[in-house]
Amino acid sequence: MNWSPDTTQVKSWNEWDTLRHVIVGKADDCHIPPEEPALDAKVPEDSDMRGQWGRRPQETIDRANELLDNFADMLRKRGVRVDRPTPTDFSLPATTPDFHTDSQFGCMPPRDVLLTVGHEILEATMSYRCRWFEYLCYRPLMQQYWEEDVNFRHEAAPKPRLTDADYHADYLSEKIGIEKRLKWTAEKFFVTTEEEPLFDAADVLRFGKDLIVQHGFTTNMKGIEWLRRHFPDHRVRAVNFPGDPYPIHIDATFTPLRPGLILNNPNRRLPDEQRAYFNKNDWEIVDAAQPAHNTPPPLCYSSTWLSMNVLVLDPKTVCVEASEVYQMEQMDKLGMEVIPVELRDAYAFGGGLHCCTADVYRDGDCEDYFP
Ligand code: ABU
Repeated sequence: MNWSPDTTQVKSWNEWDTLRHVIVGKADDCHIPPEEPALDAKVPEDSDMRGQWGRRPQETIDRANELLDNFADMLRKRGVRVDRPTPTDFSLPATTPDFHTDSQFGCMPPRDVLLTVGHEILEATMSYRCRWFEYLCYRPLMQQYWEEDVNFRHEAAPKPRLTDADYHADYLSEKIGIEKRLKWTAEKFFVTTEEEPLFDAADVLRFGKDLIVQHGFTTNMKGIEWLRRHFPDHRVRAVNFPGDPYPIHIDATFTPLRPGLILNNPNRRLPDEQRAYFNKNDWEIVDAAQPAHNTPPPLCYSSTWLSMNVLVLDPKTVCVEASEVYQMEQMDKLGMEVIPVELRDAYAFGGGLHCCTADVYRDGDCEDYFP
């Protein structure tokens, strides 16, 4: 099937083939949600976000939207079709028979919710209560794709119950300390239990026939097993990164740039026994450059390693946040054409350039990179 900008076609098998159609998130009405188990486990202990919740200040929403709109316009100018979600009212509580939380989150990071594998877009279970209904923001687009592309498979993973049984109470204490957190993550003792399958889409990286999935706070082993059964023609491999005291989402930790080349966060090294799978198939794993900033921006959940949260447009071209001078320099040395994109003032809304996008169409087919 050849790509055309006018009719929707859904297809994307990896993180690097030429990008033709993408969803870019929006910052509208984004809230800092009230305390809840999985979210609290991720907020760093020294963060300015501890104990705060409510609608984000309007001027920060406007600024984030300005940056996201500019990014979308830049992609359109390069010939990429860009769609945007439809925000819902995030001030509304999320209530099910099993839980209640007083407000929701937002729809800036579609990458967390939507996993595109070939002709399928799969809605993740999610693992935060405040993000349980976030898939609704993408339903107008999913409906449109379904009407326009007879090959499109719209799938939704089973919605989890997210009762207290889904979370380890040990993580609910105010002060755990980095040392204990690192011990726990090395032991693969995360905030989420194995009560039921849980995964966020941003814990999954697509390498053609292989899906590489981070086991951490937002994705449990049952979630990985669910993905394995759901994609029987793929090899689904669990990885973990013991150096990360707050392990959510793989895309500020492990970043494939093109066939044979991956950046790995030097503070979150892939363990040797897991690294062997890549090395024996001729993949080079290089340490990512240091972030340009010592701290994240105000009211931000993510770490400074959003520096390596980049969007690859094709195997020779990559979008990097414009203030990340060391990461841009490294990309240049690795032979990539770098497009600087200003996004730092939107980080607080859910992440960087990879987080704020979700693939709809990339060229290329399902290859086996680990024969
Ligand atoms: N959503 C990616 C965040 C990862 C990090 O905080 O490093």
